[in-house]
Amino acid sequence: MQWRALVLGLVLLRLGLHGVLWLVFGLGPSMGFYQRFPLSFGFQRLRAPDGPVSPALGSAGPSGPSWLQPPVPGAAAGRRRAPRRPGPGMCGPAHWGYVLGGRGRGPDEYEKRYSGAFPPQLRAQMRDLARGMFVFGYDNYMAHAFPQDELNPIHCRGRGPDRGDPSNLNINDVLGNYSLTLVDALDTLAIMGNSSEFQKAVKLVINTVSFDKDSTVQVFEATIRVLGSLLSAHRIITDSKQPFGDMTIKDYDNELLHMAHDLAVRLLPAFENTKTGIPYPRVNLKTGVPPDSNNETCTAGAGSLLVEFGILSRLLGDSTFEWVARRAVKALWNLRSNDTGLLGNVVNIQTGHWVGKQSGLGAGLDSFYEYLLKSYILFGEKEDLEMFNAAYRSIQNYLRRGREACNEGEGDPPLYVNVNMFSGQLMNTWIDSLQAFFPGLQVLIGDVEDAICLHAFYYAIWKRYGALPERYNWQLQAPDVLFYPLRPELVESTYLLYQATKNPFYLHVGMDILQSLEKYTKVKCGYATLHHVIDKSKEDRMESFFLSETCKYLYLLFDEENPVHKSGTKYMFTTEGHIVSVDKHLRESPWKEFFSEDGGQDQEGKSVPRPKSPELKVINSSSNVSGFLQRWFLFFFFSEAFSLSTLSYLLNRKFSLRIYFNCFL
Ligand code: DMJ
Repeated sequence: MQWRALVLGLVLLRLGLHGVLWLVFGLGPSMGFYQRFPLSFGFQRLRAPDGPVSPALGSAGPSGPSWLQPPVPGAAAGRRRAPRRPGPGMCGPAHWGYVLGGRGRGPDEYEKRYSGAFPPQLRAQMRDLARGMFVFGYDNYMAHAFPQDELNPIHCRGRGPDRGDPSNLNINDVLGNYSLTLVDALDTLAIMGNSSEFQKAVKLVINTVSFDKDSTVQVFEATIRVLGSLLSAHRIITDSKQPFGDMTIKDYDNELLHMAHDLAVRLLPAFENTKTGIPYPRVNLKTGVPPDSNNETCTAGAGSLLVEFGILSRLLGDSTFEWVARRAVKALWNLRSNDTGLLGNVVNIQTGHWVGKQSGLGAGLDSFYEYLLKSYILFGEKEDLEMFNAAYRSIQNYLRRGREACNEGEGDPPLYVNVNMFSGQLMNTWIDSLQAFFPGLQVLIGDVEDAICLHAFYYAIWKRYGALPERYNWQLQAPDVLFYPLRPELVESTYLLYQATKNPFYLHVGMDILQSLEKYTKVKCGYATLHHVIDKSKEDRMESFFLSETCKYLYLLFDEENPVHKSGTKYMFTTEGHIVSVDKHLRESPWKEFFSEDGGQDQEGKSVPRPKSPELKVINSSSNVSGFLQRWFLFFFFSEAFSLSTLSYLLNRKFSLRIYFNCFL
């Protein structure tokens, strides 16, 4: 009797403590998982061509382009209310003239070149060219570089982290000594229907890749390239419909999910001991946050983890990962300027002070915006859409310069510039190549007209150099930073715009990009980074996103019949181009389903057993704590919960406390 009273008392005390912590410190997830996905994809066909030819890259007249001028107050109001759809005059010869530079060629020439049908044979030829591009890069990586992270395509060698120079972040942020290129390429193999190679690659990853490495990597890069790819491949393997052919793996026991879990747990220390909840930029996969760690991080790096962490949480039934990622997004969001609603590009994670006050759509901020919308698409959390909408309004108000409509009216065509987040004042006169993803995002929200315009601007730059310089100075009309590391952003937008409009113009753009990649970047053992977009000199590096994104989007652009388009399943692309099916499994009551012993449902709604935590063969995990550890924790918690020192330790480590709760609830 006495021990029952004691246990009851302890349980009540623990629940009380939990409740207080929940209320006072906001430790519980505030997630409503019951939202439906209400986005309507406003895909429109482009209208027939007409209208005058517009200038190519702005009218750099005596007083310079109008992009130098601050936006006229209220000018964006119309756009803010409702994104315009392409109308008459939009994207006809005027648009193509604008793209091609309007150098006196008549509308007919543009009409002939760009609006002509794209014959099916040519399309098939381009699809095969894109597949060949992937195969050449992949086979050479496997032959000359695997198990290292990347291929040096000129010298036909592998490349891993730069151990000799830890400050070489360009390399060390990305390469973790975990066969990065193979992991990143998995779902491209599936999308191309190559089941034998997909199965071989998955087995290779399971048998040879380990994250127990003394590698200090960027949390963002490891998340989008590795975690995202593992999750995407896991979903492909376990999809009961198998739309890409037989991608099942014999005796598959959720190994890729376990690996994703293992990696994510190793990234979690980045979210500890941060006063704002914004994570440290880097962790060592074995030892956690390095003692000399930098307290400054970029907004995109810290605030674009929610898609991968959210998927992982929902597959495992462990809210920890989604919770830390969401906390980071909210912390960043709360630091936005009260006046403009804009965020800067670099922030101190302890003080919350903005170190970089530049607000733009490119480096440092790009995927932050992307993941607000994509998190909403995937999980249906209304607050993500509200943040995205507010951010989009601020972008329209302060970043967008030039005339209101894409292809009509006075002034230069619209452009998104870099401004000071607090004042909205122009900070420089360049745009970067990362920003070329933005038209694709605009397609997702139905702002197709503006997407067409911005894409056209970037395509004009591509036409000029056969590549996109990393930074282009729109005032000087010349590149500021000259390299091109085979980035996918323009192809990504081209593909999404083609899906939205079905205008053959985008097939011509894709063909153009394919041909220039073949011409300027192909080398002995793969495709090489362009060091200099003008003289076309090269660097010996093929980044993993070339196979996971650039080749994938090019292939999908020309492969009309691909299951991504035809299977009836809705797919979303992560920021690294990994496909994730948008289904109710990820949007409806995940915790309720997965915390029950019965398990959840597969993508068709059939019951599947929940991956049981104790089966997860990972270390240091929040949800796979073995029975022994659970009992130990239980004992520890009940015996120590009332000791002040323990309590203050836990309070200082809110995240760890959250893990405690996940073990027990
Ligand atoms: C990729 O890793 C991702 O697309 C990321 O969002 C931005 N940078 C590269 C490609 O340029």
